[in-house]
Amino acid sequence: MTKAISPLLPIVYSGEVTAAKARNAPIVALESTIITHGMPYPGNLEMARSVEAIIRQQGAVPATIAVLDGVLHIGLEAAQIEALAKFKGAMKLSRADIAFAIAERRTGATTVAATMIAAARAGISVFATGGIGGVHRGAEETFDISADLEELARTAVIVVSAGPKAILDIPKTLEVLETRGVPVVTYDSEDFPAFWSRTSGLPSPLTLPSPAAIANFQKMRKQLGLDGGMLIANPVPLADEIPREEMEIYIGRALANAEREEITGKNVTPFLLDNLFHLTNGRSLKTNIALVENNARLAAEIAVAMND
Ligand code: PSU
Ligand code: MN
Repeated sequence: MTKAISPLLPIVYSGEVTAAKARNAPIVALESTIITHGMPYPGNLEMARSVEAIIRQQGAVPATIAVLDGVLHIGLEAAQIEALAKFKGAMKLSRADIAFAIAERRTGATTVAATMIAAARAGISVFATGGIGGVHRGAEETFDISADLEELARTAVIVVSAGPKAILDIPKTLEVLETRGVPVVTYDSEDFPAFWSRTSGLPSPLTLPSPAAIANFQKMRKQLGLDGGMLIANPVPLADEIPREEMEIYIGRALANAEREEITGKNVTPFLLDNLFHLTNGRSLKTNIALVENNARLAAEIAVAMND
C-alpha cells in the first residue's frame, strides 16, 4: 500500500526576519486582524507601519504575520502590508481555520490566537497586539468566548496587550484566564486596564515593574515545566486614554446596535470596533493606535530581555 504524502507547510520569512533568526536577534510578532478587521484604512496602515518602526528603534525585529494566497508569512514586506491594509476580502483566522486558509490558498489575517500559533511555529516568543479577545458580555446566553483565551493556555508566547477589549465582560474574562492557568500581569500598575482606559476598576492578578522581570517570570514558568503563554496588560498612556465612565456610554450604544442588527460570531468584535469609531468621532481609533504603539515598545523590550 502506498502512503499518501502529506503536503508541506508553505511558510515564508521576510528578509528582515530571516536575518534576525540567523544572528539570534530579538523578534516581536504582530497580528494582522487588527489591520484588516480592527481599524479602517488609512489609519490601519499608519498603525502597521509605526509599530514596526517602534520595534526596530528598540533594537528588535518586527514580524507581522498573515496568510497571503495560502502562504504563511512570518514578517511582511512593506508592499505586502500596504496591500493587506487596502484589501477588503481577507478572512479573519483563528485556531479553527488558519490551516483551512493555507490549504485552500486563501488570504487571511491572523487574530491573537492564530498569530500565537504561527509565532510559536517560527520560534518567536513575544507578540504585541492591541487588546485580546475574551468572554463577551452575555456569554451565559451566547457562549461567545474568544479562542484567544484557550490559545493563551496552550501556546508559549508572551502576549502584550492593553488588557481585554472593554466591550467584553472583563471579570468573566479574568475568571476564565485564571481557570486555564494563564498568568495575567499588569506592567507597572496594580490596576487592571481596560483597553481604551487605564483602569477597569478591578485589581490586576499580578504586577511586575520591568521587562526584565516579565522575561524572568516566563523563563521560570518554563523551568517548572509549565506550558502556555501569558498575558501582559500594559495600560494605555494617560494622554491618550478615554476614561472608563465615558467609554461605557459608547460601548452600551454599540452593544445595543449589535443586538438590533443581530450581529453574531466572528463579526461581533469588528462590528463593535467600527461602531465605536463612529460613536466617538474617530477618537477610539486614535487611542487604539496609541496603545498598540505603546505595547509594541514594551514587547520589544521584553524580547530583548528574553535574549539576555
Ligand atoms: N485588538 C484590537 N483590534 C482588533 C483585535 C484585537 O485592537 O481587531 C482582534 C484580535 O485579532 C483579536 C480578535 O484576536 O480581535 C478577537 O476576535 P474574537 O472576539 O472574534 O475572538
Ligand atoms: Mn467570538
